[in-house]
Amino acid sequence: MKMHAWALRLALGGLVGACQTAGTDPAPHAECVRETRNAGSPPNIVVLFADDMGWGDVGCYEGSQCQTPNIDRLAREGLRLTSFYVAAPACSPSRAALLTGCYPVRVGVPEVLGPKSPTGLAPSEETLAELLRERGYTTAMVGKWHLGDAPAMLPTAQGFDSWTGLPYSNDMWPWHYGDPERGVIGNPNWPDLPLFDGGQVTQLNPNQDSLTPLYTKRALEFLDAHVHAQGNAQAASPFFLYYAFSHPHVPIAASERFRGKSGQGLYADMILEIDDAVGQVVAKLEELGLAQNTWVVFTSDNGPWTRFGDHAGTTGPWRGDKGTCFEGGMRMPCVVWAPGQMVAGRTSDQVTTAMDLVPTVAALTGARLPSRPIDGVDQSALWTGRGELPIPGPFFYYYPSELHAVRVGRWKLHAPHPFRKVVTPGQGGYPGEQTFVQVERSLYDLEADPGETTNVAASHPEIVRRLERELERARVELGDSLVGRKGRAVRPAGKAQ
Ligand SMILES: [Ca+2]
Repeated sequence: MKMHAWALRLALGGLVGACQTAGTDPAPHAECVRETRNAGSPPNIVVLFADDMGWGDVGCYEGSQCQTPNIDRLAREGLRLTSFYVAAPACSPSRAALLTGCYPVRVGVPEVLGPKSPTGLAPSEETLAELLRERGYTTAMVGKWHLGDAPAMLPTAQGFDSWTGLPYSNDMWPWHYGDPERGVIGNPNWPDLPLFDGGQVTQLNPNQDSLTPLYTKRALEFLDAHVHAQGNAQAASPFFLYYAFSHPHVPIAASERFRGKSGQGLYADMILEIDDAVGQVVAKLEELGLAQNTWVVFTSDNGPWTRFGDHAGTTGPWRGDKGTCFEGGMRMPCVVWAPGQMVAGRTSDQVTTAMDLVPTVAALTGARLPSRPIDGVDQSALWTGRGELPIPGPFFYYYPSELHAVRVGRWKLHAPHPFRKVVTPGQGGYPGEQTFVQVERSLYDLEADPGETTNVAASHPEIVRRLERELERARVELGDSLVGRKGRAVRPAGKAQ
């Protein structure tokens, strides 16, 4: 397997080339890998990306309170990751990292973008869609974009042949959760929320409960049309489908078919509908004969927005939530499924991140890497269950451009930083009270203390010093606005014209 030089990993410890074989836990009856791909036919890629769905919202994860039979099936038959991180605890930066393989600060998208944003993901950044299209893939997106809503920054300008969806979050509309009687101010200045479909705006302020059914319909239509246009699955060129759900981000909604179905309230109904959409996509892949040559990845962009109380998910055993750099904000459920191409039925606690998607897919498909430095690492050995795993380097918890923490192995060091804490959970779709609290410099042992409750810095001064050095290396490379530092390797955001 080709090993690539990952810029930040090089800068942060020279870990490239070091490998290990530990880190996965095969099921007792794991199938042997069967090589069924047609020679010369790179695999299809499907990425299913939920919005604000927490660890505790996926049935096959510890502490879950929701039913997700279809995602659970993918985990049973594929790979379930338990130390998978997104690169930011919020929408836009998390998506920037997923599609570029870079820390959001590196590509100039560290913060959540609003409607009519003056900035976005620079057109000069090479997205996974652009890299795969260059490799001969047909590329399609359904769902939420949120990397800039100027025409030159929309999905169809960033590598996707087609797109149906919203340019940003589903709560960024005039009916934003305002309620004067409760002293909560909405955002009357936000424009009507446009739904793009077939290259144009077809609706303003669409019904929230219509979004997942529409996205799923378009995804299935894309798969059908792609195969039928080319005769059959074997003859078809490869494709990349990026399905970015608008939910379970507030305002939550479930279509009529799912309302009341879970018996656990509207939030759990909505999770059932998202899970059903995953099941429909997978069923279509199987029906069309594509499943044996397709990689499917399911994950979420950040942890649940617990400020919304009964309209938000849960984090399982983890502290914190969306918008925080505790585990609950950034450690996500992630399942990888590719029947016939991987050792089935594994769980891995290997540290891996959403930034790894670009180099991993590149390795699996033969696509080239972006021409400029990225931060992700090729995890194709982990995905397939074959070969040696890269030794995880440090993972940095940035939000927005503040460097809050670093994880190396079992240890996580928080730099002193403020974080938002829910005081009173909201109800009925309205946000509760929150405040900002300062966390001191804290060392947590994530194996012994997964809930980040006990600061053991005083007992481990050597480890603290080692992790402080890692933080400093990141500041040199990517900056840290907490201490007024700009990184030498950051690239500018795109500017809306
Ligand atoms: Ca989100």
